[in-house]
Amino acid sequence: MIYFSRFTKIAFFLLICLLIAPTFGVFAATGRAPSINGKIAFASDRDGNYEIYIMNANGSGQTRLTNNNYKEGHPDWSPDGTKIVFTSNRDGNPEIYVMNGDGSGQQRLTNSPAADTDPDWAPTGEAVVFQSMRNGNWDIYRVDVSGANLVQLTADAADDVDPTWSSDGNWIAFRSNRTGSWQIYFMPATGGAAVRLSAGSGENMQAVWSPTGGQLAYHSNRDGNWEVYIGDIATLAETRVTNDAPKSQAPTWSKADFMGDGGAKTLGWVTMARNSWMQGHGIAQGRRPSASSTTRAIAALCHSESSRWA
Ligand SMILES: [Ca+2]
Ligand SMILES: [Ca+2]
Ligand SMILES: [Ca+2]
Repeated sequence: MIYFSRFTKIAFFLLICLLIAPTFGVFAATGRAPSINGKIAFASDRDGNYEIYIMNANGSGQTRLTNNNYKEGHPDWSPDGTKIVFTSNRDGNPEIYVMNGDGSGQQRLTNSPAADTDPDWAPTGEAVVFQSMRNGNWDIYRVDVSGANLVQLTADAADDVDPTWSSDGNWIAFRSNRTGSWQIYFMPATGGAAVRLSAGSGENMQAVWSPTGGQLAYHSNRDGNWEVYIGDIATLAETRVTNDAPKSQAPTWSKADFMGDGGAKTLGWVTMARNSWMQGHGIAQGRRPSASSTTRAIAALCHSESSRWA
């Protein structure tokens, strides 16, 4: 009962926020796995325009970290839980910034008249990866947290977006429409040839790395409606995890073994059915608890906010 009331609660909170966020037009809608300081960073326009906030996992202690008339979004905690990288257009167009976890020490990392957005922290903490329009289409870049050593990692004429650094630091996954539909790719973290992981002609979205870094989970509509898939970067084999009439989306891995079935194999996702949310997890067993009063309360709590774990 303890594991269900506590960690599951946290995992469900993130899952629900992930999928609800786009519905409410939230500026940033990506998720991170657990947690060194237990806090969630999120963007909200509750005070008139988008700002970065943090809160405890139960929704208490909500604190605004930015306060200006511009648009802040896409917060991501540093691996050690002390800093937050985020996007702001305070200097005239979207740039990447970093600040301390209490909002102090805000510094700009990028300086380009084009949009720079969607930062994702390296697991080693020394750099971030992000997407930029500076060459006329979206490409993936990395930059040190000091602002030095900017490197362009993709140069395809199509759009390359949603970069995410693997848990082991070796790879960067992203989504590209270079074949005419959105597909999941990965490449060495230092750049180089990208390998396409997702097959078929459907759309593939929102890739998240497994805790060990060897697999990616994402959702795809290739089979007629949105289902969750796992792709293995060594074999390029894909496994469909869900098979439902409703949409199954927004997968996220847990690092802790909260279902008692071997942490790294535990994956959560959200299935939308009628007007309620159901959550699934535990790939190994395929278990799927129905929505509980706890998860409904959490859904009400997270409301229109997107979030990222510390
Ligand atoms: Ca603002
Ligand atoms: Ca810029
Ligand atoms: Ca490109």
